[in-house]
Amino acid sequence: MNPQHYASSGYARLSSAIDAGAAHAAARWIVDNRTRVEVPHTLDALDRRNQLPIKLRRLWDCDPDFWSGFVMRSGVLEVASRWLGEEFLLIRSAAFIKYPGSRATVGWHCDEHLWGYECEAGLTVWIPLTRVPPQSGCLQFIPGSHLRPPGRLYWDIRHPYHKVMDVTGFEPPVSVPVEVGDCIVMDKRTVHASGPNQSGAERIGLVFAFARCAPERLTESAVGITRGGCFHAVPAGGSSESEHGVERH
Ligand SMILES: O=C(O)CCC(=O)C(=O)O
Repeated sequence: MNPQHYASSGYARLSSAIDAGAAHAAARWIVDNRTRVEVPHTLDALDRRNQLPIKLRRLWDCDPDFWSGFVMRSGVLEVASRWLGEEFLLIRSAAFIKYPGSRATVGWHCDEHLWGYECEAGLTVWIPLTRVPPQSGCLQFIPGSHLRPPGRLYWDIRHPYHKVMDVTGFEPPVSVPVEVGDCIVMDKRTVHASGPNQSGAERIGLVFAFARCAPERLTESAVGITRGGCFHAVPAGGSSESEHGVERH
C-alpha cells in the first residue's frame, strides 16, 4: 500500500494483511453465534431475504476471549497501530451480513458521525470474512471525502439505522472488492457505502473501529489496547482504570 494513497484518498486496501486462518475462525464464530439472543443485532439474523443490513454489534462483549485472540493473531492490531501508535481504544466491533440475493444496502455516511463523539484520531478496519467481489455488495468510497466538509445529513427510509449523507458534487465513488486475507482501512471521516449482494454466496464483513479519544467522551464502553497486546475495559464516560477491567495479554 502506498501511504500517500491513504493520506489523499482516506482509505486503502491492504492485501494479505489479515491472517486467513483467523478470518476463517471469525467467520465460523459469526455463523455459530449469530442467533444467540445476547448478541445485539438489527434484524432477525437468519432472515435470508433481508432488505435491510443485518448488523451484529458489540462482538467483543459477547466473547472477549475469542475476540481478543482474534485481535492478537489476525494482524488487525498491526494495522491499527500503524496509524494510531502504541495506545488506543477499540470502540466498535461488529459484523455485517448480506445473504445471497439480499437487496440490503448501506447508505453514504462516515463513521465518526455514527460514533457520535469527538476523537482525536480514528479509523475503521473492515475485514472480509468471505470473498467480497463487486457483485457481493463490496464497499464503495468517495476518494478525498475525509478532507472536505461533510454533505448534508438526512433520513432515508431505505437506511433507517442512521442518517445518510447527500454526496451531490463529491468525487465519483470507487468500488473496492476484496479477498479473504485482505482488509480495508478507512479514516473516520471517509464517506462510504455498500451495495446489494447480487451473488449466490453469503457475504460477511467484520468491522473494528479504533480511536485515540478521551475516555470521558465515550458513550459506550470500549477496550483500551496497548501495542504489546494488553487489553483493559474502559467504561463509557469513565476513567481508564485497568484494575477494574479485564487484563488480557
Ligand atoms: O459492511 C457493510 O456493508 C458496511 C460497513 C460500513 O459501512 C461501516 O462499517 O461503516
